[in-house]
Amino acid sequence: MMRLFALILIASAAILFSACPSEPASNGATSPANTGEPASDQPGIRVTEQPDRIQKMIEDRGEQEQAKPDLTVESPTEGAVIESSTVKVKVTVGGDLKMGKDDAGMGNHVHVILDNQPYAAHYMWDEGFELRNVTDGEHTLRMFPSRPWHQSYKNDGAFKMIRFTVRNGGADESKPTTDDKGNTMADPKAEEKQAEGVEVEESTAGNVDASKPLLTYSRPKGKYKGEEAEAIMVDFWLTNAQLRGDGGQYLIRCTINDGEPLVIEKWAPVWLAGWKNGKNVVKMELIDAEGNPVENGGYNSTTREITVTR
Ligand SMILES: [Cu+2]
Repeated sequence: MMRLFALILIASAAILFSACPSEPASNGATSPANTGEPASDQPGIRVTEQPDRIQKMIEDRGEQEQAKPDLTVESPTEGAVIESSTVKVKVTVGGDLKMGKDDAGMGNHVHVILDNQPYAAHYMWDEGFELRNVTDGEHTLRMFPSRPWHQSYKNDGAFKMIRFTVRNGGADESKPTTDDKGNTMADPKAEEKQAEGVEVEESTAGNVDASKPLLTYSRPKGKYKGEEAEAIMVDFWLTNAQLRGDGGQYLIRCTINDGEPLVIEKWAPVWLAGWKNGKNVVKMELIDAEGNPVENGGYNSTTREITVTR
């Protein structure tokens, strides 16, 4: 507890004395590593600037950067009971956000999260898509639009969570849940990772209360190579919770490879450098002012593994 308070104090001091308060590189996040006192067990991870190539993309995007996307979920409806392992998802994106890939394969897209699994990215949105081999039981779907570099839009209306139940769907529980684009939405083989010390949530809905503070893990995810591995973005969605640096009472605690926790005080992406080659474990938690985890169906504490290749 004392250690966390110490970190928060360091974070506050860093904000007060920050010489470069420009968004989004400075977001109130700090770590012992960037205060001149590297933690002995985690010398590498430190907060860094948003890479220049991202700033260039922001400048090139023009008004798309200022879009206020608004998601409307047509299917599944809230509380739907679906007697099939195939679930049709139909959502419209309003608010002048242009969806889909450009010639370089980049573009705005929606992060789609089944239960508390890693997201699948959807670029071609109008036609909708199917979730396949969804297991019996209660599930949640969370969706929010993201920029080409996977930074989420954080305006009101951009995030939607839907609860639905599959009954007698006949899914093969030994096989992954996928979508019709080939993305894995949930994978029972995640247990193998669990054996390696990575906690993976079972893919049914937690006992989530949509009216309570909810943290949705988004990034980092998957594999990072070359220049993408130099600075890696931590990004998340917050519902019903304001962080302390934004005038609220909550904080995000991000722990990488069991190192000294990084406390995030503002809802904005954080870029981190100093990742080790190979597997890195990222734990992201919503905590209160005393440093206690804020419980909501198990979703407010998520641990993910990413692979870094330099
Ligand atoms: Cu993305």
